Amino acid sequence: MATPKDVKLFGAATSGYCTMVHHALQLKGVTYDYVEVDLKNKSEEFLRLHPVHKKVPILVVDGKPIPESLVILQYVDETWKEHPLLPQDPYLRSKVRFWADFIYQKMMPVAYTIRSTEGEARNKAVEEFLGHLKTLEDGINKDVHIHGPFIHGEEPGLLDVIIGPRKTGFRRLEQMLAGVKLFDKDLTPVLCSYMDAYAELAVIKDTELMLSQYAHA
Ligand SMILES: N[C@@H](CCC(=O)N[C@@H](CS)C(=O)NCC(=O)O)C(=O)O
Repeated sequence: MATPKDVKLFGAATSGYCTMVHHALQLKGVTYDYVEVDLKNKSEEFLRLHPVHKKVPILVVDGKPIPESLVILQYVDETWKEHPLLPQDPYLRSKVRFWADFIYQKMMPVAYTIRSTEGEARNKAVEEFLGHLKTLEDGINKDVHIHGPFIHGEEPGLLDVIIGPRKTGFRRLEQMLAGVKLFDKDLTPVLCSYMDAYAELAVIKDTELMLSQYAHA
């Protein structure tokens, strides 16, 4: 397959789903253009690219649109071979995909419930989320982590790209939840140490810089 020539990311500066795609592209050293989408007033061009869910991120490679962040991350890994995000071993790959799916299916909806509810419903969602965090910490330590500062070891991989950037989001949620800690070194010491290692990567600052011109970011 020829190396793609024209790569465009349609995203929103406030979207954590888009952040992961920025990071994956930058870790791979891919040069891409960025198009900020106004989610309150979606353009015809954007709606033509993704008529099904009408959501960012969408990666457009040589004119071909690819929607859904997790699908995009895997497409990026299969297309640009440098800095692999998934392990070579098929069994280990299955484990990484399992925990990525756990985050998307189990954790992201609960994080949304925390943000969008109050009172008892929110307290219940926080309890559930903390339980999932512990399950995730135990699971990735047993199934994936070998040695090194990142979940994938010496270099950040798919799970790092998904979990690493959450530190900022956790801090924001904590401000809404007076007194509750989500980034908690007592509850999930190893997850916190992965996120701390990820926070040192240049992709964090480079993405922030790229998005800083969008005032609402
Ligand atoms: N499952 C999707 C979720 C993407 C998503 O929820 N994107 C939000 C921004 S964070 C969006 O585009 N919302 C616009 C809308 O729902 O109209 C993915 O992983 O890409």
